[in-house]
Amino acid sequence: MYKSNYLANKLRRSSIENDDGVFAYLPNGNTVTYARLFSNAEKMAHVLASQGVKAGDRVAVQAGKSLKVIELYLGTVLAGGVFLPLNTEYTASEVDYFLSDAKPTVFVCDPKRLETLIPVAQAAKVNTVLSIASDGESGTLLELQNLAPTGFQAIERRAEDLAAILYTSGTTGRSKGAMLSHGALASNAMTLADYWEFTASDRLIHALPIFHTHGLFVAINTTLCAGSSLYFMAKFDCDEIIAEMARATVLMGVPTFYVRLLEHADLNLKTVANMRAFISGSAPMLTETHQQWQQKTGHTIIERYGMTETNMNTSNPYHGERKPGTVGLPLPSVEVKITHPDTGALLPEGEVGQIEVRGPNVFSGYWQMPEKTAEELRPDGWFLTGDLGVQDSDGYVSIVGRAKDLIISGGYNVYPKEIESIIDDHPSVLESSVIGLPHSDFGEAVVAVIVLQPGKQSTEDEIKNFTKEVLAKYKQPKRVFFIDSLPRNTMGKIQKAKLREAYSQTFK
Ligand code: MCA
Ligand code: AMP
Repeated sequence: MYKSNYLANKLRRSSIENDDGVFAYLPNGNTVTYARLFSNAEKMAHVLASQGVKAGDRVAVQAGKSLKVIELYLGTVLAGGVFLPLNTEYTASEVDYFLSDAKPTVFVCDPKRLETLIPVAQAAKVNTVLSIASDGESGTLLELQNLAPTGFQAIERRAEDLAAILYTSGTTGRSKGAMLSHGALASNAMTLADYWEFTASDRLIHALPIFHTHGLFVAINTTLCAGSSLYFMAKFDCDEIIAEMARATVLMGVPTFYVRLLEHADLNLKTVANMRAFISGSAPMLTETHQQWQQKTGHTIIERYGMTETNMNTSNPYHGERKPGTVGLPLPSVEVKITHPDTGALLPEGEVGQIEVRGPNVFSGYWQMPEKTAEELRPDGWFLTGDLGVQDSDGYVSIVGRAKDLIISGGYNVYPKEIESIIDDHPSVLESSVIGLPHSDFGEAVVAVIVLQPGKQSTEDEIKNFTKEVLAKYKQPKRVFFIDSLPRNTMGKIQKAKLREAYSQTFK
């Protein structure tokens, strides 16, 4: 089945013999079988092909979470296209950048945003704009899908051909499109399905967004690879997850999920009796959260580590010791080494350095950014993660910091430079520094520290409103502070550590 299409073939292999098996359980009690999922994906592929999508063409989507978006993802792969999901929070100016940079053949958005986004798409020379409503029930793409035939002949794609581009912000402030090949996605999904022992009997609680690596590739590709099922939630909700645990077997989430679930009165040994694994990643989990989870549920959370550019690199084992505070061992076929951040020299065991990774999971480079690619991806395949870590004598990796200036808020990455450049455009602002401060719910929260132009005035609300128009909500500062001057070292570099220290009690 789909033999000529590398990724589609791997994603369909397990379910083809079990076509009536359930892919998704929906909160309204309905189910969607594998046969239905893939016949709908084939219809999507027909629509895309009829709209001119050819091998290597991008299909961008900014639409609410629904199974229709998964059908669109699979349809894009079948049609030989390159899937480009966008955070539903992105503002029109953020979307403008992605469309202008990636030049998709088709852009799909929510019908409610057509009026705003059609001009944006037109300016970026995207000819076809279609829609899917967030309930997955209406929209112009779905009207076309209903009329399309099934039985699409999958377009030939090899392991090295692109299947997706996911944008990840950069330290310079400009987002970079990580190009992910059929081979990279397929290899990671198969590795994870195997490592975490997914089978057709599993039911994964899916409460993550599906525009990022975690919710789309780690959760969905792994499920597809194993022919398992999903309980497909529109969004994260503690009550719903607790109730579903009676029927489900696995939960995947960011640390905020676990922090919030721990506050739920009904989380106990009985509620989790049917569950076999709790997996966490995207952001560091506090040892305290690990311990509380163990006490309340008897389960040790499996913490793993990945990136948009690499999918998953390491994981605590399914069998064997899971060490809280570590992100576990390199996954099968993934190599990890710790090197000196300045020289790239290999460091002895136990020393902190930059984590480098190599393997079939690693991306193919940044979309149309050969220089950026060369800076981070060595010719021999090693990728410089920008994370600082250490490996113990058993090979377990711990992430101890970041060489890159990055804030992770509730599992979403925020690069301070992007926020600083926007705040600096405010007429009253001389300069700004954006930092991440400890936050009990989101792990870290975005905070701006601002120096005003001489004689100018502003307020916290004014700055917040100014960022609202251009930045997705999770990037907007939760607090704004004004200061006479920013602390600098002798080289003139802003000492963010000093700022973090000065404001460390903000959310306590
Ligand atoms: C919501 N808000 C946030 C965040 N989420 N602010 C900062 N950071 C966030 N992550 C805002 C809301 O807009 C709202 O603002 C206020 O905070 C409270 O929102 P709340 O209703 O509590 O939030 P929620 O809707 O329940 O969302 C929280 C969430 C969500 C469920 C944790 O952020 C989430 O799904 N995060 C997962 C992100 C993810 O999938 N990351 C994986 C990236 P106001 O009150 O002003 O309206 S992939 C990755 O990192 C790699 C590859 C990896 O290793 O996985
Ligand atoms: P992104 O590129 O948005 O997918 O984010 C990747 C970054 O998230 C990594 O470079 C790490 O800094 C961070 N990350 C992912 N998983 C973990 C984890 N388990 N612990 C600490 N940081 C993590």
